Amino acid sequence: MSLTVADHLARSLVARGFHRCFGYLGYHVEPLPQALLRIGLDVVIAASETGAGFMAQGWSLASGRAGLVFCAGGPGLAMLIPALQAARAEGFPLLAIIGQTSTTGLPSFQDTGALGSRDRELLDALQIPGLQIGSPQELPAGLDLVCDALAAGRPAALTIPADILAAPWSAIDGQSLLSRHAFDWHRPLTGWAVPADPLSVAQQPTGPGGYRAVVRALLATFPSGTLWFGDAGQARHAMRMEFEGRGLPLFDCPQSGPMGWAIAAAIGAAFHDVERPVCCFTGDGSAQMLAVEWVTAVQHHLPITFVLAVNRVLGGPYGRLQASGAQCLSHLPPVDWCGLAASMGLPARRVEGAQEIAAALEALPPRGPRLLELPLPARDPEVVAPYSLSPSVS
Ligand SMILES: Cc1ncc(C[n+]2csc(CCOP(=O)(O)OP(=O)(O)O)c2C)c(N)n1
Repeated sequence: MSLTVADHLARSLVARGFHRCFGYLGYHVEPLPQALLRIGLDVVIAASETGAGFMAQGWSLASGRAGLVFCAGGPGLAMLIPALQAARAEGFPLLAIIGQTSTTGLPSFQDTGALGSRDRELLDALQIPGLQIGSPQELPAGLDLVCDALAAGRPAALTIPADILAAPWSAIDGQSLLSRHAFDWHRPLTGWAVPADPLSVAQQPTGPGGYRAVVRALLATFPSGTLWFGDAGQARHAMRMEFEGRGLPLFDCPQSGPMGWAIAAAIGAAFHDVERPVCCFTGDGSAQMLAVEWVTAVQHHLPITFVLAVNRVLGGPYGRLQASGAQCLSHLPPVDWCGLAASMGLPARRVEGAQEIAAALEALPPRGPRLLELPLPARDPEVVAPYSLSPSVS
């Protein structure tokens, strides 16, 4: 079989140090994942482009290497935007390769109208550097450009038409694509060790029924070396408070905090080292957004414990809307989370409080994936959002 431009792009990505990629399928990008598989790169198909992008970030955080995600343009890129926005806000090195409508304009399916999807303009508006590839000869320069952005801790994107990806590779250009040496992406395992704060309220004693008691119980139960992920809302805030001064890395998105990020990022991180336990603490609002990715953890037998705080509200809005009488807007519908987990093959257990966590984990399969669900307060007075402690926020 003769090699295609996608094959040479895949080889070049491996030569530049990419090990694993996450993505979602769609006509315009499909030559690429086929080529990535042919060259032996690990390809993970998530449940959505958003999940794939967050997984690539989690993998990047755990491995210290740049993340790689692919998808089709138009609706595919639209679903990837949450990950690109988080990568830009947090400084995650994430390379997105986005398949485009063929240079012939055909088929026009999924190209969103007469003017096309205009994906590059969208990426420019998001301040994601990169190049719209118009011919195979532009690929080496495009790769140099995006790799420089990644090395500076920024996300970057290449948009490539489907017919260019699928075109035969001309031998004349074969070397130029591979020529640049691999980047040394590797940085030590990071995460954000939460510094000790002399004004902190975190050291005050806590009651048994809140989010912080849950975090304490988890810290007491999981071995050292566990990778910790905290999702938007009180779960993340409680983790920040309890991790303060412990020197343990906590993976979260302190700038942008997209709901559901931790679920998919924990999955991505688990791919890096399948022997290392991963624990992800999430609220039920965040789970409504991305719990569907639990199925990816099941599919790949990943060692993740998902801990789900069910308070049946969006905690922040619930607190803020109280005075206006619009609190009902923040209410969440009842969900049989253990039933949902069971439908995906995810072993699950519901406990009533932090004191039952250790025993419940004993009763679940030891390695994961597994789910622990527990009820928590709508607004926990012991949990203070980090930005609420900042003097610049009134
Ligand atoms: C995608 C997205 N939409 C909205 C927000 C704003 N937001 C931050 S936390 C939050 C509520 C999260 O609810 P839940 O996961 O149930 O946790 P809880 O606040 O109840 O602890 C909202 C709406 C966000 N961070 N991300």
